[in-house]
Amino acid sequence: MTKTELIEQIQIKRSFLCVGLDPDLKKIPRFLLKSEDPIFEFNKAIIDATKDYCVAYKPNIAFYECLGPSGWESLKKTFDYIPKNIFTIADAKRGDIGNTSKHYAETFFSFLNANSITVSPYMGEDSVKPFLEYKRKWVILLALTSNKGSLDFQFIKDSNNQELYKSILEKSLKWGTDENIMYVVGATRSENIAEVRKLAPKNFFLVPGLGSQGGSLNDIINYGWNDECGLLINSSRGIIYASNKNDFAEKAGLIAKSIQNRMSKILDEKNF
Ligand code: OMP
Repeated sequence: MTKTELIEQIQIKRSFLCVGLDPDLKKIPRFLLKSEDPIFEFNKAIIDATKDYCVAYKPNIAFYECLGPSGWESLKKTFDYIPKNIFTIADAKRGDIGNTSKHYAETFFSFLNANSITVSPYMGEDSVKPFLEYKRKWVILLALTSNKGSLDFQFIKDSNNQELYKSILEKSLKWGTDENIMYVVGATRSENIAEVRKLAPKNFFLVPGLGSQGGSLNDIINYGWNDECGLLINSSRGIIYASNKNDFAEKAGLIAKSIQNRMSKILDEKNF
């Protein structure tokens, strides 16, 4: 999917919501455990209930890989089931020496046919390049993460008094364009989103941390909005576990709808 196509979907659906598909056998409704593929049945119901309110889905690979071969089967079925007008993010946080990254890229872009993958920038340019060689596909580089541990390294200052996350941004912006690189910027670091926006004025940001981790929609907009919207805001647990009873999909749909409602008002206010 191209940037123009993604923006078109945001304008049509009046939403920039990304629904995180992080299914956990211990949390999904018990009645689903009787089905042949509980993870896929859960995702299918969540997708059916939320697809009109979001422009992206982000399955986090950890929740599938931990189940072995059957988890990969559920993951593949989930990617195949997501409507083609919805942007897909394989949240895999990969990145390795070039020859290995090439194989990661093949897995996520060819086998799963994901539109994008989250990548760790730690190993540098040659670890990211193989992902950027695919047309109409995206790399979503970790810039500033939402967790407490982000303070361990991401804010370390170099000899020019610049934080590591800023150096990562400055350097990696040259590896691709705003048509194939997005950045992960955690919702919990709202005041720093503005810093990232200054350095990357045109790139889309994937912003996780809304809902369960306490991020605020208004803050994200205030600090991260650009004139193309430039934001995909993710919520996983806050939507998919709105209920663990028979009405789980309906409740997930209601939460997604209420976030979409707020986003639609913001898009109207911004004349977007
Ligand atoms: P919830 O907290 O349940 O909404 O889930 C957040 C999702 O975003 C999980 O899949 C996380 O692994 C992911 N995530 C973060 O929470 N923080 C980050 O800094 C980066 C990610 C990510 O790359 O998506």
